[in-house]
Amino acid sequence: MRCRSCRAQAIIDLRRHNAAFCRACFVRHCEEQVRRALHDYRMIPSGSRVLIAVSGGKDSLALWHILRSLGIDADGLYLGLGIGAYSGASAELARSFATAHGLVLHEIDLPRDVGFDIPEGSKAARRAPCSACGLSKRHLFNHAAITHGYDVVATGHNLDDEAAVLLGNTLRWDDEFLARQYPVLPGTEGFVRKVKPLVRLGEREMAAYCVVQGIDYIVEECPMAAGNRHLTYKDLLNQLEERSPGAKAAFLFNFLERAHARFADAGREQRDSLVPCTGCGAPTPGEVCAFCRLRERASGSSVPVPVPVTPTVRSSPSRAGASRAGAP
Ligand code: Q46
Ligand code: ZN
Repeated sequence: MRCRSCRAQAIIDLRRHNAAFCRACFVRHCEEQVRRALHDYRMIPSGSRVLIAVSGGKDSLALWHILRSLGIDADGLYLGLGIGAYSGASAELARSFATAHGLVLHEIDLPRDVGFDIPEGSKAARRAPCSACGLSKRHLFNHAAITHGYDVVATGHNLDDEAAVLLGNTLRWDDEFLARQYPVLPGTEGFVRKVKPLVRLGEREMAAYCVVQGIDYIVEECPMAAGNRHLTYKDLLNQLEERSPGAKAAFLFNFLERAHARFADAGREQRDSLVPCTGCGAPTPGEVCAFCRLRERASGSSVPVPVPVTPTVRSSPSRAGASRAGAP
């Protein structure tokens, strides 16, 4: 198997691209896919302060690494979910990566700073763990970015994640979710801009990127993942991809290019109806936002406390918190 670009010995075969790559050309391929996503969707305006949602997994660490290679400075935020040894190990990997590369990593610890953890809190609130977890992540990353002056939150959602979410949204024909399913969501009142620069890269490519770049990431599956519907959708799409390479990318990108705009009205209507939450001030369709309701049930406290964001790893006092993106 020879590299498509330089004919050296290939290390990975990407059936979707009908191509194999050697180590150096594969790294360039990953960087090029991210560069294209940043450019095509105008993800990061020049001069933006970027915050990466870092989980200690392959996607977020690879994203941080690739953005640096492309000359884009970004700080990280790790959210401790209180999921036993899994959270402890993920936090260590996120911290080690930040230390090794001289990067700024902020931390919020859900049990310490917000008063509940995902396993117990989701039970108390009678929500599925992944639903409580996703809601907490969305709320706290947005809150931290706004509080600390970041312009953009970048997440490590990859092509497989996005295709699985799209499958779920189309099975339910959920207008509002389909309207929000896009690699860039512009910032609006109370919401920071959100981008997904890995949208053109699959799960296998991200794992391979980490291996070839020597990035240590948490390999174990989250113990709360059992029963997560997205894993079923991923599985189904993988079976389809096996028989028809490129099916996953075609499904997602044809939606983004040809169908997404049809759902724009549903997204606008939903945004226009939002009012500030009486607990925390975040935009919400009701009186109290879903996160404040979750926190009240999960922690038993109805008093909203300001959530601290702790910078745990700093490259240098002068650079920390001051990184700004150049033009991609
Ligand atoms: S961390 Fe959270 Fe995932 Fe664990 S509880 Fe579910 S959503 S599976 S990405
Ligand atoms: Zn609220």
